Amino acid sequence: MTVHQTLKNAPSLDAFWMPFTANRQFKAKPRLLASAKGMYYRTDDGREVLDGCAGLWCVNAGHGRQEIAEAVGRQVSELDFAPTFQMAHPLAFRLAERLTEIAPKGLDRIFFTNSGSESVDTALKIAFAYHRVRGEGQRTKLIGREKGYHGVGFGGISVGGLVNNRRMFPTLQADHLPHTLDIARNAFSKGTPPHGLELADSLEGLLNLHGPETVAAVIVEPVAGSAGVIPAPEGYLQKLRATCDKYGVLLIFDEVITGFGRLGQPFAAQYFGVTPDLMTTAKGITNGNLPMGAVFARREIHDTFMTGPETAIELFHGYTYSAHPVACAAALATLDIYKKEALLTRAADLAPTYEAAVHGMKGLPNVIDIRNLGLMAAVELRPREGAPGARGYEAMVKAFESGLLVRLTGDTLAFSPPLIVSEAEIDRMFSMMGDILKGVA
Ligand code: PXG
Repeated sequence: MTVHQTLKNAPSLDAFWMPFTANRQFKAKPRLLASAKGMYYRTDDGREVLDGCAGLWCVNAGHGRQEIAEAVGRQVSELDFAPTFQMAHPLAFRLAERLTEIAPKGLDRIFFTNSGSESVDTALKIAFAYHRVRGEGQRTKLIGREKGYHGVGFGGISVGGLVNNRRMFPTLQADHLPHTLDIARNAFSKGTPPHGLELADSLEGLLNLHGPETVAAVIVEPVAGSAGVIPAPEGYLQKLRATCDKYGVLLIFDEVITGFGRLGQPFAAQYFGVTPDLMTTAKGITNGNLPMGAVFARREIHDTFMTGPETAIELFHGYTYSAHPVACAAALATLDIYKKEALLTRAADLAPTYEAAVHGMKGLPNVIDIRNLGLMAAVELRPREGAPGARGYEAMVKAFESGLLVRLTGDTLAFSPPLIVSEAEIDRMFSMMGDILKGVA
């Protein structure tokens, strides 16, 4: 009997087919979150859990923000839904305009989606269509990167580079840059790793292999998130930018995780000083409170579509819920909080404390690497002989049981707290984690 099953009126766990979860393992011993406020979740049995990963890298302003709750409530009463196909509502335009105020310079045309996966597929479709409109319809190939995660749409898994996400499914024509995780040379380096710039040279090789005139776009996460926090090496993104420019290939940054302040600038593009042609976002846009995503496009890309007859639909793409009014209201309230509390740059102030705290776990049992940038960090554990993932899973479960929520991929623990985190909470997170690791054989 689990705690959950002893609760009165507890629903059966059978019907919900859980995403990216070992369903049977979970349902045998569920972990249920019942409420949340600020930096903390509360479990169904009343325990407080420090949120070490902003939900799923999305609750950047912390939980239970009254301003967002009120904006959402008001919006449902005032205008619950309005179509944005050949019709619209004012909040859609207001939000797009507000987003351009924090966007990397030049990326000031916004296409709304409802998730990171939809943002990625939208950006890839814009890239294909852009080339086609310009008379380069032969650009039908894509380049992603090993270990990349770009959501679960068919476009996203095609450019993605995580083996398990691809192997069951047919994909589009895509090739992959080598990943930049190099524990042998970069272990325990702080911030952007010193080695790996030469890996960006493989882009030229891949383009030549396929014929550069056949490639539509290159997509990378500036810091790979799901694969376990792998920051781009020093100078790497600049090099990708230069190569894309040389061959007329679009560069897409997937900022679903790095967007909205995670690195101490509104977007990683600004942090690294490299401007992509398209940028995909989601998660933090509404503080994770409602599903929403947005693709930021360079104005010239947008304008290229605005050349045919004025009565013609320029891009045959969009979702029923593109710029959903309630999501727009949530996003506007979120942007107000980010501005008022200067949260989009707060990670820059906290980064040194965060870096020191996470690297304080160096030397603990089985810790083979620690990586960090902004308010992202990962601790990589040596896999158990013949049981990859088991040590990480045990550490994650023990953390949860002792009151700390962390993310796990394989044997890598990832940390990305809400941007409201205090220095004391940062210390608490990593001292708790350190104590747990001492007890995981
Ligand atoms: N791109 C990136 C870079 C992401 O991190 C997506 C696209 C897809 O977003 P949606 O909203 O469709 O899930 C993501 C999502 C984790 C984890 O901790 C990461 C994500 C989602 C779930 C878990 O590894 N990122």
